[in-house]
Amino acid sequence: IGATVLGYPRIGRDRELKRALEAYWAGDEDATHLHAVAEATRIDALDTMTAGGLDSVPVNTFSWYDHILDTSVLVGATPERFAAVEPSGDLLAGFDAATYFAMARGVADVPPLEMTKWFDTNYHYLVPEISPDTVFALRADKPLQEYAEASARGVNARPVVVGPLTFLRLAKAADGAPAGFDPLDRLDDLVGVYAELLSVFAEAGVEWVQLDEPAAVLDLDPEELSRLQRAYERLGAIEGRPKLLVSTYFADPAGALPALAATPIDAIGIDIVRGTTVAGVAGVPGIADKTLVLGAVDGRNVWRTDLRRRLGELVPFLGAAGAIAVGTSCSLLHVPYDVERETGLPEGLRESLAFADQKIAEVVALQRALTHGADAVRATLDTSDRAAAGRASIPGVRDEAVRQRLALVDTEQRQRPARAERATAQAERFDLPALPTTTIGSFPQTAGVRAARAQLRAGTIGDDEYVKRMHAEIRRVIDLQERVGLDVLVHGEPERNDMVQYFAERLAGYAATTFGWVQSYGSRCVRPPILYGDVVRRDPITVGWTQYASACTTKPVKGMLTGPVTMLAWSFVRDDQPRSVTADQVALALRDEVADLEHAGVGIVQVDEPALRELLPLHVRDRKAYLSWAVDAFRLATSGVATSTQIHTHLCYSEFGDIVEAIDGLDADVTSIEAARSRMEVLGDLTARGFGGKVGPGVYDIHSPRVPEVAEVSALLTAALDSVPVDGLWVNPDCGLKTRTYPEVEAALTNLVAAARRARDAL
Ligand code: THG
Ligand code: ZN
Repeated sequence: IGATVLGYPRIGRDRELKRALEAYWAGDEDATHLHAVAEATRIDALDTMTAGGLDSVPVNTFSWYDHILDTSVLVGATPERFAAVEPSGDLLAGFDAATYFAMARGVADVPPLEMTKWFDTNYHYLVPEISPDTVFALRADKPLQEYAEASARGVNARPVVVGPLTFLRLAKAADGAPAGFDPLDRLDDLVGVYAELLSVFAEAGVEWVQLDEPAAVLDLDPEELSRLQRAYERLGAIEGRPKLLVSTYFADPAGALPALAATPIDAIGIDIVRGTTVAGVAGVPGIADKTLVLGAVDGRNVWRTDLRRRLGELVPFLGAAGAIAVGTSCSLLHVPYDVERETGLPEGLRESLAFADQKIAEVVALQRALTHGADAVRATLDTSDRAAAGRASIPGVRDEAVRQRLALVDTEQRQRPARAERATAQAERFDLPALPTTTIGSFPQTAGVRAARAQLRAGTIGDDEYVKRMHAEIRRVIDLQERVGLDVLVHGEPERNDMVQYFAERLAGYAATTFGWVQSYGSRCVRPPILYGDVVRRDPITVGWTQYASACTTKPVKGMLTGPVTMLAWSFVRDDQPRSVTADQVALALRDEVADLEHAGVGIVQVDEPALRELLPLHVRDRKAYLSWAVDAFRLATSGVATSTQIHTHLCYSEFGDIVEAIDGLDADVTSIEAARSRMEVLGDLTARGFGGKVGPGVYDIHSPRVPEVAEVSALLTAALDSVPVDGLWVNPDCGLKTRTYPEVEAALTNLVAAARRARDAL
C-alpha cells in the first residue's frame, strides 16, 4: 500500500459543497450544478493526494451528506417509509436524490434517519435502521463511479467502504422489530452483499479495498468477536477478490486483533496515535503475515507530527509484521484542508500545525524514511525537529501565573456546601413557584442579529451601534419571556454564533482559524478553535449582556456559560500536556467569569456541558479517569459561589446510562436534559441511580418546528412527576431555541407555561 491516508475532507476548501447542497435544497440550483461542484471537490482531493506523493489514494470517501447513509444505500438498507417519497428524477450515483436527502433530512410525514455522534468525534452520522426483514441488495454505483473517475486520471485508487461489523454495530433495530432483535444478527446476510461487492470490485480492476471497522476497537464480547472473525474469514476466502485492508481506528484494537489476524485478510490498519505499541501487536498469531497500515499521523488533531519521534515508534514494527505502510490515524475528515491559508494565526503557531494537506506530506516523509532510511528525508526531519523544539516558545504557550494558580488549587475549591443547605438558601432568595419555568439559553438567531455581527466584523458598523442593536434584541427577548410568563429569564445570546467559538475568541490561549471548517453533519460545519496555550481570561466576557438583561426585568436572569469539557471537546486541543490540566485552566477562567456575574448581582448561572458524553473513552477501562477529571473541572468552574447562588447545567442528550454518577458528581443545583422525544423515559434512569439534584427534563422538543399543545406538555409533566419529587422538578424546553423562529417559540413557551400553571394548581 505504501504511504496513504484513510480519507480526505469533502466539503470543499471554501465549503463549496455545503453551498451547492443548500442551493439545491432551496431549489435555487439544479442537479447539474450540484454534480459539477461535487465533482470538483473530488477531483481536487484526487489531485492533491496524488501530487502530495501518496502511493495509494482512497476513493468513495466523498459523500453528498454522510458516508454511513451512503453505506445504507450501498447495501440496500433504505427503510420502507422512504418509498412514500416522491422521486425527484435527479440521481446521485444511480440513487434518487429526493429519497437520499429525505433519509437525511426528512420530508413532511416521513421522518429522517436518526442522527448521532460518530464514536468520540464531533461528526454526526445517520443511524441505519435494520429489521429482521431488511432485504440487503448491493447497489455499488457510487464506489464504482468514484473508482472509475480516479482510475481514468491514472490514480492508484483504493475504494473505502464502512465494514459490515461497524455498519450493523452502529445501526438500530427498526421500529417494529421484535424485542431482543440485534442488528448484528443480520451479519451473515450482510456479509453476502459485501462478498458480492468484492467480486464487483475485482471485475472493475480494483487492487486494494479498505473496509473501515472502527467498531472493532470497542469492548466487544466474545460472541461479537467471533462474528467479526467469521465475517472476515468469509470475505477473505472469496476467489479472485481484491486485497483487503481492514482499518481500525480511534483506539487500541487489542481485543479484536487476534480475531482479525486469524483471517485471510491482507492488511490491518492500526491507530498508533491512540497508543497501540509494538508490544501489543508482536506475536499475535497471524500478524507476521499481514501488512500493517500504521496510523502514525493524527487525523483527529491539527498538530504537526514530531517526525523523528514517530519514526522511532514505527521502526520496531518492521520486525513484527509482514510489511508496514504509513497512514493517518483515521480519515482526515476531522481536520481542515490547508494550514498554509491561515495567515492570521498568532506568531509562530502556524509552523507547529498540520492540516490535511500537510498531513499528506508527513505520511509520505515517514514512508520514505522507513523505506530508504532517515537520510533520504533529512531536510524534512530537520524542519520537523525545529518545529518540535520551537513549539514551547510560541508566545502564550506558558503563562506562569496561571500555572501557579492551578498548582495551588485544593479540593475545597471544587466543593460546595451540601445540596440541601443550598436548596434552602436558594429557595429563600428566589421565591420561585413550584415547577419553575425557564429556557436553556439561546433564542432565535434572526437575520438582523446575524447581519449586525457580520457588519461589526466588516467594520461597516461601530461598537456603539452593535451594542445598541444587541440591546434591542435582548430587550425584545426579555419582553417575550415576561409576556409568556416564564419564571427565570435569559438574555437570549444574540451576540453568540457558535458558543465555543465565542468564548474561545475571548480567552488567551485560543486561536481562531479563517478557513478551518470541518464537517459536523450534512452541509453543516464548525470551525473548531485551536487551544494552543495556557488559558487566561483577561476581562469579563458575558457580564455586560447579562447585566443589561437584568436591568430590563424584575425577574431573575440566568447567566450562560459553556463548561470546560465542552470547550475542549469542540476545539483542537494542545497535546503537550494532559487534557485534565487544560480543562482545569479553562475552569479557572470560567470560575472568574462566574464570580464576576455573581458580583454583578446575577444569582443564577448555567454552565453547559453538552459534550460531556462525547469525550467518553471508547474503552470502558478508561472512563473512570476521564469522568473524574471532567467532573473536577466543572466543579472548579462552579464551586466558588455563595450558597444562595444557583448553578444550573444543561446536557444535550438523553442517554445517561453510563454517566449518571458523573452527572450527579457535577453537583449542579439544577440539571436540564433532553427528554421530550423519549417521553421522559430517561428520568427512570436518573432516579433509579439516586440522582440528587433538581432536574429540568425537556418538555418541548425543539428539534422539530412543531408547537406542542398544552395537553401534550401536561402529559409529559405528569409522567415526569412519576419519577421526580415535585420540589425537584423544573419545566423547560429540551435545548436552546437558536434554530427555531420567534412565532414558534412564543407559541410553544406560552403552552409550556400554561401546562406548568395547571400542574401547580393541581398540586
Ligand atoms: N458547536 C460546536 N460543535 C457542535 C455544536 C455546536 N457539535 C455538536 C452540535 N453542536 C453540532 N451541531 C451543529 C449545528 C449547526 C451548525 C453546526 C453544528 C451550523 N454551522 C454553520 C453552517 O454550517 O452553516 C456555520 C456556523 C458558523 O458560521 O460559525 O449551522 O453548537 N462547535
Ligand atoms: Zn442542548
